[in-house]
Amino acid sequence: MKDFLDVLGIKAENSGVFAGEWIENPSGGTLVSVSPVDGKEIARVKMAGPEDYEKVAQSASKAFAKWRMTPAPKRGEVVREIANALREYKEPLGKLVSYEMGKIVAEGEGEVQEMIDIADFAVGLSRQLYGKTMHSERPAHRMYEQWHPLGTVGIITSFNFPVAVWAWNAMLAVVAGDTMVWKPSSKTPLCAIAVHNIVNPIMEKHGFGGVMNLFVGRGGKIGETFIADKRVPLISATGSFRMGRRVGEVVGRRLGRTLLELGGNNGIVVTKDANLDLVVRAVLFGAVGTAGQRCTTTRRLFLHEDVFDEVVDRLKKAYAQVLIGDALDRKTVMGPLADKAAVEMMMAALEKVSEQGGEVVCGGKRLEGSGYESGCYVEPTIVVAPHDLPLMQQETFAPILYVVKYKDLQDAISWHNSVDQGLSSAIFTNDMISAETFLSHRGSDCGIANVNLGTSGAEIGGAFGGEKDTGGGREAGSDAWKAYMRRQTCTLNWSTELPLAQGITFGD
Ligand code: UN1
Repeated sequence: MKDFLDVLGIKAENSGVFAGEWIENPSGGTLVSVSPVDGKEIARVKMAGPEDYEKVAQSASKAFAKWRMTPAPKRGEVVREIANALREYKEPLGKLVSYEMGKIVAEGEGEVQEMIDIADFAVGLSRQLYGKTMHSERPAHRMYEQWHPLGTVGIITSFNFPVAVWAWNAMLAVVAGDTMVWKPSSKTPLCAIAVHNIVNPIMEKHGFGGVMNLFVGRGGKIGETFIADKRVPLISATGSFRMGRRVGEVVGRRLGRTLLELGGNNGIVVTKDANLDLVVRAVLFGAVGTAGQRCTTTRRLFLHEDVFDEVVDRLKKAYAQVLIGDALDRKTVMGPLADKAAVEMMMAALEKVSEQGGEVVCGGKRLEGSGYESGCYVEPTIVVAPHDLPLMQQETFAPILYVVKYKDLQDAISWHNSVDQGLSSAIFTNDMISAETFLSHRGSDCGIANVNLGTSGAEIGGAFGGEKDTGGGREAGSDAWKAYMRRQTCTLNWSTELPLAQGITFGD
């Protein structure tokens, strides 16, 4: 029935280590991947032990020497083939994402589309890794900057976007001339193995088998070796604040580079003149989509008092229509959470709502019985909250939406900015002054700020990331590629004199 597993080369037992080739018997123990959709074992993965990690790191270092000599537009041609292969495997890979992680299949396929989009972007980029030229203050001197490959990029990804976020990093790293080592979430190892089964035949065909490497392993042990490894000049990590801080500390100690994309606590502000039809649709997608497990998920909604009752009412009606169940069934709107621990975390948060002065007005329960045997299903939940509800400070990775009433836009913006995270934000308004205020330096303090669209579902063309505890990194589009390269400033003297800068005369 799950024929997409065969198509993607997933066996009952798989190696979780690719070091230019699949390592047959890695020594780090066995991981069982269980689907949150039906609670069944999907397959087993053998994880990396220390000597397997060493092979992976060596494979990436060795391939770098050759890969960086390949001209960037040629590297882009390889990426074009990868984009084509991803188009071919969009449906089965989308289904695997859905089955292993729990998001609905339309979102699983959307994630693969995001991989295709960034690959297409990277193909164009491979001819546009531009440096600047400057006018030198010295006569007959030329000054310019150029961008060189950086080396091996370490990519740590989270379960919630098990394939797209790797592609954001990997496609840019490939055209930048870097090699890479990927450590996927232990909750979604099969997605990573399937991706490698798709991309590596292409890399191998061109003689570049060691450019993209992979190891599945436990963060606490082998992950520590990875982030401390000086052979990896950049660690790009997506996940929790706790994980990101650890990565920042360890990599910072060796003065390596990090690119961190950590938690969000994203809010939407709705003014009294907003188009409420758009608001309801955007909030539904933002708060219920991916069962509230995107880092861009809408977690806080600030409603002007004039529209508060109407919006809450309409949202309650919309929530009641949400079909919760089998993520692979195309009629389903919300699948399960990633595992039972996530359900426990959601329930623990909801238990505190009333003691902190909030009220659950919709949903709030776990789902049991037929179709929900995995124990990972919950109702999407709306909580009416005072603006200073302590729970709202934390990112609970679940479909809980906190709704707050406001009178004055400045209050709404300052409450909106009063959390530690700073990823995505939005305002719904038809008033130009409100929109511009929200986008101004006195407005949203997030890396992403939208008008009349929700907080989630960003396109790859923009730089993606956020401020404060979100980590400050920028991935995907715009000039995010610069993080994956090293800049060199070059000055060339084509005269027969040796003038010094700043007009200094020295020993003349
Ligand atoms: C994430 O949740 O880590 O903007 C990434 C979005 C998606 C990416 C989310 N394009 O919601």
